[in-house]
Amino acid sequence: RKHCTYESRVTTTDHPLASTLFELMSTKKTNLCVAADVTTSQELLALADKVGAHICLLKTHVDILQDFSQDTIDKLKALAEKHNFLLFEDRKFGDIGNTVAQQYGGGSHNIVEWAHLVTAHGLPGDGIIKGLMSAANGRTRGCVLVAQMSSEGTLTSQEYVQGCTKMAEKHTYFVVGMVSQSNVSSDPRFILFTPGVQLKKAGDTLGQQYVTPKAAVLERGADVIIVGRGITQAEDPAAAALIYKEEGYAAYLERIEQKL
Ligand code: UP6
Repeated sequence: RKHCTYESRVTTTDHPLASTLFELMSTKKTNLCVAADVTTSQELLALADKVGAHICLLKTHVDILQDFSQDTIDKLKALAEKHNFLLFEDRKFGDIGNTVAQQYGGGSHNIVEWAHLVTAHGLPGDGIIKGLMSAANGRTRGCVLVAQMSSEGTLTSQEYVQGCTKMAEKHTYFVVGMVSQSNVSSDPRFILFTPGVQLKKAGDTLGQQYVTPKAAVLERGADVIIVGRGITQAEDPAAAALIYKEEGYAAYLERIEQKL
């Protein structure tokens, strides 16, 4: 996986959304996902428009929005079309299949209707994947399993990580990859998404720990780097996104050049 180009991986995955993502990553020359952790729809849409040209994915936490509405989603979808990126709701589902099916397929956010990808914990066992799939009901949707976390004191043991990877391998038609902090799989079908990326800070006061885009890609095996405050709190988010995009992609180019 580490040394495969994104372009070559378009055809080696079992998932249409993974193919779409690899394709747009190689066309737009970006492995950057912006974590849009803002509290109003206006900020979310303004940010998406500013950074859209530089990203492959926009990661949301829509439950942070004070004014979430269908209008927000309609506009977000239009921006995703305009700039050619996918929508990634970081819901981190963590319940039994029957419950997540309801949380994903309805409720106040109707996530299945608009998010191409969602995150889920492997903790409950693979009923969570079956539950999400039942709510997806044939739509082209995918899930990313949270195998490891960036935060201090995270409880994910080696055994837990292996359990998540096995679960992903069993459900490659729905699971596109893992949220990780290391090379949790060498299978090129899986996309590894790595949060906790910043150029200026080492962490925050609430347990977040950062590495640089280069370290994420070259040392931790990230295929996609997830950057939140490094971009959202920059004076010029578009300029910051461009820097992270260039750093992340340069590290990827360096990685595929490396011989085994
Ligand atoms: N995130 C992490 N670490 C994880 C999993 N997810 O930070 O292990 C998410 C957070 C946040 C983003 O929910 O949306 O990635 C990181 O934001 P930051 O760059 O502002 O710290």
